[in-house]
Amino acid sequence: MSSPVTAYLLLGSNLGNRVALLRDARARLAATAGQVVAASALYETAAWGREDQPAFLNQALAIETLLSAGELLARCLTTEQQAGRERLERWGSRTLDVDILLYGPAIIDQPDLTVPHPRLAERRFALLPLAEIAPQLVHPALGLTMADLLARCPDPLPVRPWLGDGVL
Ligand code: GSY
Repeated sequence: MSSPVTAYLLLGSNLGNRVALLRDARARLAATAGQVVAASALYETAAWGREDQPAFLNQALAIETLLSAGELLARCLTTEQQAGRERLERWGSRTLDVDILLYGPAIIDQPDLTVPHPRLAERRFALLPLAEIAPQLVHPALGLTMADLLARCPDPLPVRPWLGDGVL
């Protein structure tokens, strides 16, 4: 049997009940993809790519998985579909996005999957939650830690800890 790989995922939502969508996604991934061994705080983040849309909630997860990268991608896509995700437009609003940021030290370049995520170093909304749970993790292609990449990240869009919506 193969040994477990630690994969890092980024959850994102900017449509519907974002907190519940992220919570349900964590539970589904824990049931279908592997043990969630670390989870960042939730962050409210300005939309990147197309800025005329509602803010996202983002969260990074570390998952210990026995799945191959392709199998993990399939579980991520199923989790998105179960959250009612529709792929209407690139960079449009979505109930749930589950991106594979890293799959152990692997570098994968396939038509349907590029790992490390090709825009990780450009996106504060991904780097900040990831650096919270794995600051010393080294990017396998760039050779810098997540803390270093965050310090060098040019993305000006705000990323703030989510403090809730004030509803008790
Ligand atoms: O690629 C992930 C989906 N996404 C996000 C996101 O998760 N957070 C923020 N802040 N902007 C985004 N733009 C896209 S596309």
